[in-house]
This record gives sequence, C-alpha cells and structure tokens, in this order.
Amino acid sequence: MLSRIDHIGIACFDLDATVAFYHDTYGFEVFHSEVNEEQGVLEAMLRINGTDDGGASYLQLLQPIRDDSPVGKWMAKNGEGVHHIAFGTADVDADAEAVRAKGVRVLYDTPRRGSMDSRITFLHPKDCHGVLTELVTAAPTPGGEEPRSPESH
Ligand code: MC0
Repeated sequence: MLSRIDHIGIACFDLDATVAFYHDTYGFEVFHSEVNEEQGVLEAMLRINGTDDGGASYLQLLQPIRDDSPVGKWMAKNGEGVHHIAFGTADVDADAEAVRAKGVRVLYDTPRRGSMDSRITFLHPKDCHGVLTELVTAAPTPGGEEPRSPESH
C-alpha cells in the first residue's frame, strides 16, 4: 500500500547552493547526503516531517554527475525543477507488480538501490500523466545514519 509521500526529487545545477537556499530560506537541514553512481546523481535528503506509518517525508535535491544520466538529460531540456515524486510503501515489490498489472510501465524488473539503502523503482512518466513516479521502501536502519523507522503494514 502506498502510504505517504516519501520524497519530492528536485533537480539542481549546484547542490551546495541549493542546499544553502533551502536552509537559509526555510531552515531545512541535510539529513543525509550521498553519491548514487548507478543513478548518476549527487543528492541531499532534507527531512521535512515524520509520518504516521513511522516513515518520513523528504525533499531530495539532485545534482547530476553525468550529462547522460536521467537527471542530466532531463535538465538539458528543462533546467532546474521538480523531477519526480516518490511514494513510500512497506512493499515496493508488491506495489510495483500491482501497478504493472494495471498497464503502467514499471522501469525496473527488480527494485534497485536508492537513497539510504532504500529499494526503489520508477513508473514511466508517459503512463502517469507526465509525472515520473518512484515507489520506495525505506531501509530499516540506513548505514551510519540516524535510524529511519521501519514502515509497517
Ligand atoms: C523524461 N521524461 C520525463 C521525465 N524524464 N517526463 C517527466 N518527468 C521526468 N523526470 C519524458 C521526456 O520529456 C520525454 O518526453 C520522454 O519522457 C522520454 O525521455 P528521454 O529524455 O528520451 O529519456 P529516456 O526515454 O532515455 O528516459 C526517460 C526515463 C528515464 C523516464 C525512462 O529518465 C529513467 O529511467 N528514469 C528513472 C531513473 C531516474 O530518473 N533516476 C534519477 C533519480 P517527450 O515528450 O519529449 O518524448 S535517482 C533517485 O531518485 C534515487 C537516488 C532515489 O530516489 O533514491
């Protein structure tokens, strides 16, 4: 069951400058930062709020590390801005299959590694009214980070 908004992915040219904007304007702090080589991004997760299923909602700031990465290609056409939305679920495998059965293209056969050791997959934006949509199951306790509560059914 998709139970919350896990994050909104925002593409930016300069991660440090964008982090500074969100901090100076709204007071948001970086909860976690990493490079995801497979996805071709340098990212910062800004934790906005906890949620009643034990998870949390984040802004995910994304700077491409390669021009031919999904974010790099998208920015070449669109510049900075909202790149995708992500729904949190306790079972990304089951929810991806349920969505696939409804005729929506799921981009990965098996979920891949996402931020903070989450498991993620994406739905094709052309099947989602123009919105690149991610499904994510958080890791129970991401390595080296403040515990991120496991989601429950
Ligand atoms: C592409 N399109 C989008 C879009 N990206 N529409 C809305 N939102 C987006 N973000 C549209 C293009 O404008 C184009 O439409 C059509 O989709 C095909 O795009 P393309 O530029 O030709 O590129 P493709 O087909 O090679 O790839 C598009 C696709 C790709 C969505 C399959 O970007 C992809 O695999 N995305 C999933 C992975 C991803 O985005 N990773 C970055 C976040 P027109 O009308 O011009 O034909 S990584 C992340 O978020 C991780 C770290 C995490 O959360 O933990």
